[in-house]
Amino acid sequence: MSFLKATAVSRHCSGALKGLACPRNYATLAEPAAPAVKTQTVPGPKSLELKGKLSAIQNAEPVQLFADYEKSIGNYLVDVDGNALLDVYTQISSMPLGYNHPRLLNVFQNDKNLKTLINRPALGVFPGKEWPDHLNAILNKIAPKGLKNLTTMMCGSCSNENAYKNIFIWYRRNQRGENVDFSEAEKLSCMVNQAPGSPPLSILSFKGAFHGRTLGALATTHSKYIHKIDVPSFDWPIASFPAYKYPLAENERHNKQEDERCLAEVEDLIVQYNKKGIPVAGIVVEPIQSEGGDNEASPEFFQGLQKIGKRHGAALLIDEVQTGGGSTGKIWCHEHFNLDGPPDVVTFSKKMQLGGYFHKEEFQPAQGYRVFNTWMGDPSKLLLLEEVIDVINEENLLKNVNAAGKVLKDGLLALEKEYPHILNSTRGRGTFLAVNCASSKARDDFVGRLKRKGIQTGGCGEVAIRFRPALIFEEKHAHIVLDGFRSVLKEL
Ligand code: PSZ
Repeated sequence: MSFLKATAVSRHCSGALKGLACPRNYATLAEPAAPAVKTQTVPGPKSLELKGKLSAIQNAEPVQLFADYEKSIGNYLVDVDGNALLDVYTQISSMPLGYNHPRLLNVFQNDKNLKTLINRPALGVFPGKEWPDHLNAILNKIAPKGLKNLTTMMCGSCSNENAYKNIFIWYRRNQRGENVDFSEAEKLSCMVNQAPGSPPLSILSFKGAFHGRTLGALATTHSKYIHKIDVPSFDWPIASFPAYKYPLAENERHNKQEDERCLAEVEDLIVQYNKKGIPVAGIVVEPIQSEGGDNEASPEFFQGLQKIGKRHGAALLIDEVQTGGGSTGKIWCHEHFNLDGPPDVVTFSKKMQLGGYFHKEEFQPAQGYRVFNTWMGDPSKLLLLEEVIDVINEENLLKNVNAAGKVLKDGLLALEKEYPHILNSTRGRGTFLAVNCASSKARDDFVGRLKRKGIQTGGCGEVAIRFRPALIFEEKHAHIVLDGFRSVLKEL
């Protein structure tokens, strides 16, 4: 596989021909023209053998196949059996530029960046000399408008987990008063998990939400029991999330009532929990509930939520771990919502290469060492992120996402009209799309059939098939996906 050739094209495009009609996604030049499934079943025999080997060491039940990451390229995931799958799931929505993008391969070809990769610092105490400049570059390029502070972390769960801590610290400082020191009683009681040092505060979340699996984040996750069972949790309020009917244009009244019903529930719960001595310090919400089934809500719903938060002194945390990074057609999905000022905190991970959150200045603790761990992120991942952002801009990938997403969405809408007993409720933004099947069983069967045709999708919620391609997924790939759908629909 010649990356040299691909890289040469990339320089050409992002240099002299920038913005002109040249192959937008040079990484796709080396891609197979179409998916190719060589084995009778996916996973094939080599994947199954490796699964046996892994199972002797750990529970490998969720493993779908073993990939060959040397051979995977662009939008195609190549497995150990030589199957080339068009990947519209991309490692649970976490590959911004597909596999082996030449610009990312290039990042560690120079000595300076290689040294950043191997000398991984404890960022909270010994950051490298470039660190403030790197953070500033990220803030300048992609911070949600109005948020000037940035904390890096490792993953989505620990981003939410630590963001919740920032919110509790902010809430208590507001109660205690600026510059008031901790009392002796607080210092002693927190050591044994008792009030007043460990106060009974809460984060309001939504039914169907997913915010991660660490203990605090898990208390706000409600998409599947298997994530939660046997693990102690908090008594924190959980509100209904709007359940829309589709098509949206034909169900405006119902959907508006859904918004109102859910917002009223949020406010009731906040009042109730404040009264019962577990005040709501923050609200956490996904712009599109992803694991829970790609449940979307209107800009008006999010505007209403922000108002309620402000009214009750609860911070608004928008969890962009899955929606962030461009696949909704904007870098941050909440940019679609026309909010009255920025949310208080925005968490990210996945496509951003490392976890973290942007936040308002007032959410920064006055004392050091309160939100902290050994690594607090990884400078080498930030190098990748900077490169990803440059490629998104140079290659106009958000425009690509909107164009490819439109082809895919229109195609799905046409298919659901033709096969309403099999598919319904096509929804989403950009390429961040989903369609429902008639039942869980029918969905799982559909996803399996697509895979045997070389198309890797994923399920979410009870009945949805979700699309999470990389930002280099083009219109031609959308047509391949739609052809796969049509072919499965003919089989059924
Ligand atoms: O099964 C799992 O643990 C999965 S499957 C998909 C995810 C996790 N998504 C992660 C995620 C997310 O989608 C949102 C909206 N918020 C937080 C998280 C947690 O991120 P990680 O997995 O990096 O801890």
